[in-house]
Amino acid sequence: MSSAFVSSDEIRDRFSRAMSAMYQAEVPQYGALLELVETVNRETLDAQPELKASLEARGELERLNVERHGAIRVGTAEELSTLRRLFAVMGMYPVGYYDLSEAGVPVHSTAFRPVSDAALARNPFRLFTSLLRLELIEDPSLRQRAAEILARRDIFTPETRELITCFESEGGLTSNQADRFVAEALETFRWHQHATVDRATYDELHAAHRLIADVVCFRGPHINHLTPRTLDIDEVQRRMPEAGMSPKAVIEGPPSRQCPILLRQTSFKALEELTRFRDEEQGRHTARFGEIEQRGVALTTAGRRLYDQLLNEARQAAPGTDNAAHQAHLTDVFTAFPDDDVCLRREGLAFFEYRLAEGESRIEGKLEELLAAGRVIADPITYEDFLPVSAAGIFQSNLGGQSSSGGKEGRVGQGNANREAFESALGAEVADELALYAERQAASLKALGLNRG
Ligand code: OOG
Ligand code: NI
Repeated sequence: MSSAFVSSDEIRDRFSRAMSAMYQAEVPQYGALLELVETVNRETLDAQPELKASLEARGELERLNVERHGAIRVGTAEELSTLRRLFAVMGMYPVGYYDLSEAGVPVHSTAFRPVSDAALARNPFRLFTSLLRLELIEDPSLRQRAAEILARRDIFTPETRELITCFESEGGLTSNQADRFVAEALETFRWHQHATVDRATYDELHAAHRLIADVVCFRGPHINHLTPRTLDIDEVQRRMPEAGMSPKAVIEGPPSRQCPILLRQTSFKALEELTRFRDEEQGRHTARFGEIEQRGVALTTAGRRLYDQLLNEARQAAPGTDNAAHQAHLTDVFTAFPDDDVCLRREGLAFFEYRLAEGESRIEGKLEELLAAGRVIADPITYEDFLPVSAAGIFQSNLGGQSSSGGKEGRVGQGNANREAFESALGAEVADELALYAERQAASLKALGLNRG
């Protein structure tokens, strides 16, 4: 009786709200951050009616208040592949492969997220999920110990496992089952004050890389941040200190622009938290933080190439850790990136979705002419994914404040990207994010009976 099932979108919506409530209770500063973001978003919408109209037309105004992403880190293939099944219950699928090892972070990652337009519009909740690369621990006996510790834990409650299997065999969950699933699944992401190891083991793993200690020494992959979407990240960053948060030095990603591209991110620093080791009650661990993001248009392969090239160029001559100087320098370098929608579209740098203007029903003719006549409208497609260089910056700023250029963590090697190994651990391929945007663009043209050009 499939009619008795609630949709995966509904389960995801319930889960993301429950996760947010849990994180607010665990990390009160996150609640303060949500309030700050809401205030700045309201002020921005009041000051920029065109932005408001455009978000409204694209169905993004409604999702703004529920929109957030989170991040977790796991240690084994079994954990990762079970997470894949768990997220599928909520209509979240692995998209993109991110190699962070190049930046000295011994993980590779994907983002579990909804993919269809309707699902994204309902609630675009995403989880950036990293798998620890134990093979990058250089000391073989430490590597072995870490693997043994991980093999002893089960990060899922028995009922979570049952409900996943039930979803898979029955094709859905009833509303009651969905509520139980949300409550049980949440247990996986909860913070545990008790470490599973003694102090010496923690210290040794921590010395190899802080991230390894964070993944290996606890009962589960505590959610390490949640990130609301802001419409003005510079303003939120500016106001963070007066709201009692200590922001990361610089905003990651592209500079502020007329037409925002990709993703800009910043965070407040991880908190030191009381941690009880097996043989010591008064330990400390820093893991959890808060982050904000501002999203812009998704870039095509050509646009992304230009972004990567300019970002690299900017990083060659980076002025250091003063955000104002950093942003001015980025703005300077990014003058080479066209900053109006028409250019971005005509030069094939960004993805757009096409719709009929109000009052239009049947159209014929060439796309460019219809656009020029205002009969068809091209809306930028929002970037729904992540950026590896920015992600490395976020990781690093919460691992003790070193720059992303390496630092003192010397006991892990720098591996090469290994997407096949990641997908084999995951038990599935990750979707290609560029293909998803291209499909969305093509589908919108097809719906209008038009082809590109
Ligand atoms: C994930 C850091 C990356 C982002 O938004 O790019 C990230 C982590 O620290 O586990 O969340
Ligand atoms: Ni994040």
